[in-house]
Amino acid sequence: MTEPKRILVTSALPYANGPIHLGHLAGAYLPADVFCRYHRMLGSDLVYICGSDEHGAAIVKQSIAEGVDPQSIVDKYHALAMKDFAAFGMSFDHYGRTSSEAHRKTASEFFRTMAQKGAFTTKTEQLPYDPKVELFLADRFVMGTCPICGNESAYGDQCEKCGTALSPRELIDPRSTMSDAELVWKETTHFYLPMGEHQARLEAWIAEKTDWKVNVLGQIKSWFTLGLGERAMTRDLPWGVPIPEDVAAAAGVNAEGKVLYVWFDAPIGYVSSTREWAEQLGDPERWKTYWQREDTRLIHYIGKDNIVFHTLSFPLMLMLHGDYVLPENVPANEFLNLEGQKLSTSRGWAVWLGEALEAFPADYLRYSLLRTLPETRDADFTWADFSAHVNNELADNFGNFANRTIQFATKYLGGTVPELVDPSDADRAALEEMATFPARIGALIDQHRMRDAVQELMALGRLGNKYFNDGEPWATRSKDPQRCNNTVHVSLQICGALSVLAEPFIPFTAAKLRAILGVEGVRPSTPGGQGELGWADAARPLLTSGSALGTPEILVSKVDEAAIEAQLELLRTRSAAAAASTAEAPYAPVRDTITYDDFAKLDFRVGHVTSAERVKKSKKLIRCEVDLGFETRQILAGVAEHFTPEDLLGKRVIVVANLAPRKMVGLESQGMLLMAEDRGGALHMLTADSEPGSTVS
Ligand code: B3M
Ligand code: ZN
Repeated sequence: MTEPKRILVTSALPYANGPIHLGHLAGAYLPADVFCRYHRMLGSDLVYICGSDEHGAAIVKQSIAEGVDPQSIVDKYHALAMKDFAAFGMSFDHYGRTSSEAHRKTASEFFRTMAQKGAFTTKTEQLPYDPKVELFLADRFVMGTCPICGNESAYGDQCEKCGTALSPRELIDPRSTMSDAELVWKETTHFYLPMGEHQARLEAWIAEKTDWKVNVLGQIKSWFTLGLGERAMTRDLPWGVPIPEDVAAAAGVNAEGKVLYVWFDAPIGYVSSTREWAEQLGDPERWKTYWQREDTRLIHYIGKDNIVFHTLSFPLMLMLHGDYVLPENVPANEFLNLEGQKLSTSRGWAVWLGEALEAFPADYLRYSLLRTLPETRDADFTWADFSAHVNNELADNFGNFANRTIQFATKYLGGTVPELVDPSDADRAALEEMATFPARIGALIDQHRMRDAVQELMALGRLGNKYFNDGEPWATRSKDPQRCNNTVHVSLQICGALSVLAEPFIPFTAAKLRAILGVEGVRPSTPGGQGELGWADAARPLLTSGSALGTPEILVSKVDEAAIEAQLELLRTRSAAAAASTAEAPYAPVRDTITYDDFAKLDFRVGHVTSAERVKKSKKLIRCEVDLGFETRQILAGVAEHFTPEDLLGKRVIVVANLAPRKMVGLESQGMLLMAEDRGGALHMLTADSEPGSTVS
């Protein structure tokens, strides 16, 4: 266990344009909550900050699509997020929002200071513009034909099909996704952060982070390899933090219609949310104690798609601004899949937190998600696993041990804690083993290994169950009453330890158990409040002999198959509805007519995928070895957001075998796997039951 210190924890600010879902929780929120609750019980001076990310082109696009103003969209989802997070037991000290005046002020001041220190350059360029909606188009909102693979639905930042990183200029026939207007190119000037100029400084800083997660360091190093380049820090959008006019004027830039880039202003949302927290505390300067003292431990909890912003661009902003602490760690989690598929809100393949809480207690979801966290690689949440986690572990281990112990004491020993007299070796051994758990669990939490930490909690439950069974109090009750009393006494002490150590993981159940046992005065794991019993005190017996026990109750009721089936049915109907809604979506246009001779040039073969692995430098690519019978090819497939390597391994796929090789992220792709793409954008593998090398025509 670490010594209590001043700790500032943040969780990624969720975009306020949709409900919170299980994937959010498994990435940036639940692990952070466990860490914060544990440290509050340790007595650390900890502040846990989050809030809604309310800017960005996606929210503007949604507001146009829904015909409402952005503020009403973010108001709705900001309130929903706060409600759902509270019901899930998230223990934020403050949950702010980036459309607040306090944030606009903080972000503007931050931008001004950086500008005054010469951190930015400016660049005038021709950017894609939609004259109908009168908006410059973010790369993502330009679509066209991929110059590499011919995919007509390639985005302006990347081709989903072959994974090639693109810019709108590279697309063939680029078009707006905001309207059917002809896209035009219009001149505009923006502020840029020349990150490449500071790459050496960032590399030196990252080199010190030897304890960061491998998956995080891997991504960072690939960006260093590619070169950091420059990033635009302002955008032409009608929604966001306006560029300070004095800064624009000093740079000779027309500020009209220009806002701070969402990934510039959002991380500053951590600072503005902390300032709001201090204001509400009645100590407006207190935020500086956390952000501007270098002995603060700053930890950002995020999902892996936010790594570059939290480990490179935001730290660089803090460095160039000056006076700010830099992150001690950024323990990013990988992605959570759902029932074997990528979680997708647009395809209706998601479990919304609010709905799940209507069906199950928060602690059941917390426990099962903790057991499934994607801490080192993508993980898969299934309702079958959820049922097993709750029924076979939370109920049969944790709940059952507490219940049978308390029931026995209530039924046979007067409902009080029996005296421990002349403890046996087994009694002493059990208490000594119990004493090791606060440090064992605490060490894992401090290593951001919450999956292992919650397993250690269950190990304490198993210790209790085994000790109770071996003690056979139902048998010794008549023939050796003191021995029976000793067994129940020690078992109750283990229940007491569980009631404290379970708090960061399943706080609602832990509180119930403490109430029945009469364990009082435990230091709260939520903000505020006092308590003299801390985390480490769970190493010693907390129950006093003779003290009365409360009325026993079932702490964990098993989930039934009907409730699980109802969730699966909900998924099926919702994804079918989403598919149907895309069914109204237009079919991809038929390409220009070709001659038979053109077609005859293509050589399609059956290939056997003999190996498949993610490409570290890319979110989209999977590197495959494909046996074509007459030779083996390396092929890079841009399908990582639709399939896992395991999905591809062993399949007999269809390959374009005479496509000229090309380089992607430094690797050579010697062909292309054929996939079917439906109107919802989902990919489906094309396979053939034929020997590798078979020709396909
Ligand atoms: N709003 C969440 C995301 O990319 C993004 C995080 C901001 S944290 C400063 O899903
Ligand atoms: Zn492509």
